[in-house]
Amino acid sequence: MNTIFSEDHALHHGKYELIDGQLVSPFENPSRLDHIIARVRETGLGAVIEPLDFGTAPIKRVHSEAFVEFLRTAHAEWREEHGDCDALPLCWPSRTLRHVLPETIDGKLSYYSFDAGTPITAGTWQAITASVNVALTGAEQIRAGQRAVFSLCRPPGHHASADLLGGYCFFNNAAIAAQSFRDAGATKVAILDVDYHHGNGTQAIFYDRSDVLFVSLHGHPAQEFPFFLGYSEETGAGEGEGFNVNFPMRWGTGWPEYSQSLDTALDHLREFSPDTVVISLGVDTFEKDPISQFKLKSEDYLQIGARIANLDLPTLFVMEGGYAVAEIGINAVNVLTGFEQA
Ligand code: Q9C
Ligand code: ZN
Repeated sequence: MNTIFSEDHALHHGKYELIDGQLVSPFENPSRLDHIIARVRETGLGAVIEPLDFGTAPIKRVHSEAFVEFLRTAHAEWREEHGDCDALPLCWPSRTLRHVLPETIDGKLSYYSFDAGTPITAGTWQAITASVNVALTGAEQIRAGQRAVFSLCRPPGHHASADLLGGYCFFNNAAIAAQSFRDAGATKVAILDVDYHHGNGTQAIFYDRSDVLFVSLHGHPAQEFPFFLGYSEETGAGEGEGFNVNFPMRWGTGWPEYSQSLDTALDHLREFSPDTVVISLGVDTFEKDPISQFKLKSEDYLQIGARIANLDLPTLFVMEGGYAVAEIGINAVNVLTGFEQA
């Protein structure tokens, strides 16, 4: 299996994360990919290939033009006001407030975000466009006949919706890849999201559509980030009714319960019978993940890959979360070797 990878991911490197009342070094940092790419090479998974440049047109099929332009200039505007530090919002249009676009960079940052955990740094634009190109290059290789490709994206994407960043995500790499399959002629695309957190951005992007099925396994939003989306009663709207399927699970969930949900999720994919599958691959379901509360073990990821392989469909793996850095390479690549050995 080929891996698509760009060194440009390292240009996005926030200085701080405010978590549990403490200012710490960000969990979503470049060392994550150092470990994954090292494991890809060590296991001989396949070739490691640099992405092609697809420009912003495929991004704008999913994200609003205004949001894309905001991200392009956000750090330069921030730097003019505040100097060369991370751009972070601290105020949002919640409940009684109005969703009106402000003029200043601080206001715009608040308008286009939903949390304070997603800093924009000097290199963020270059890293997020490279991350999209990694996803789109993988998609192109699938269209050219590869059975499976690993798009080693960073920053991750599944929390980002059409005009909202958050949860370490800016552009929704998996959604942009899925849309690229549709635009290249695929009739039906399924996205299976196995990241620990609900893929609220991906759900929102495709919620009223029947051509892209979204199925997600994740920590229950009553307990876990992103808190305000991801319940099982969210089944789609209008044309999209029945094409959104959520499997929220409680803190402490281990392989026995997780694998049952996974099998039911895969049955939904089989019934949909897509041309192509996109996997939002997070390994923050791991027992030692520092910000998550599931109990999966390294060997379980082999099983996840094997069960996905049993769908017998062209499969694009798009990297999302996973913060247990010492084991992230083993866990992510276990999914891929489990897939290949099935
Ligand atoms: N107490 C991804 O995995 N903050 N994003 C969590 C936990 C945000 C995770 C706080 C987590 C975002 C792609
Ligand atoms: Zn996650």
